Amino acid sequence: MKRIDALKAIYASLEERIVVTIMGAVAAELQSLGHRPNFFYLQHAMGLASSMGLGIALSKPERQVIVFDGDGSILMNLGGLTTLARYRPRNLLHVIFDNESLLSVGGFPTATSTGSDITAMAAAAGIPRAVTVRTVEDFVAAFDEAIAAHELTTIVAKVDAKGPAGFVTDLALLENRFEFQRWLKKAGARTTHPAP
Ligand SMILES: Cc1ncc(C[n+]2csc(CCOP(=O)(O)OP(=O)(O)O)c2C)c(N)n1
Repeated sequence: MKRIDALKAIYASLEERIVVTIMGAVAAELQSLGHRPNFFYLQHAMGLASSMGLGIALSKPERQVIVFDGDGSILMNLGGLTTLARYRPRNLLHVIFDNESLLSVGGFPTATSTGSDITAMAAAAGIPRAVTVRTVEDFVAAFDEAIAAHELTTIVAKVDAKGPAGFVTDLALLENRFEFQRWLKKAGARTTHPAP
């Protein structure tokens, strides 16, 4: 599966949801499909997209939060899985695109290329729903099921170690930060995914 195809397949459903991504290839690919003010691309702070997503999910329980992470990034913040599991926000969907590589900095292999299983680690950390998918069809099904289940979910999507030619876009970090903050403030009043 190509990550861009997985992103394309669920892009339409991101419209009213809060989206946080890691930097590099994932951010560039999502932006290539069309930037929205509810998308935040966490630059530099490698590993912390899921932690940022956790904070937002806890402070906006009425909104679905989606984090697009990478294997290299989550491997730098495995303790974050235990914190996610401890707080268990029902409105957080954690997607980890596992290309077994640090693609954005040259493609060095990560530990998932030698057998480390992030889905098993997420489940062992206490994440209530954790699945691995290998096709776009399975990814879309897992994505929709996670949102319908309204339960903290980790989806590990095994993808090819391929991405865009360049990872730098013309959207500056500060511009994205202020735009996203304004959107979050406005979004506070709306309720599209009420807690049960
Ligand atoms: C603390 C820190 N270390 C290293 C980097 C450099 N860096 C930026 S992206 C990246 C690779 C991310 O790998 P992964 O999460 O697997 O995503 P991929 O690039 O494969 O899509 C690295 C090492 C950084 N930004 N911050």
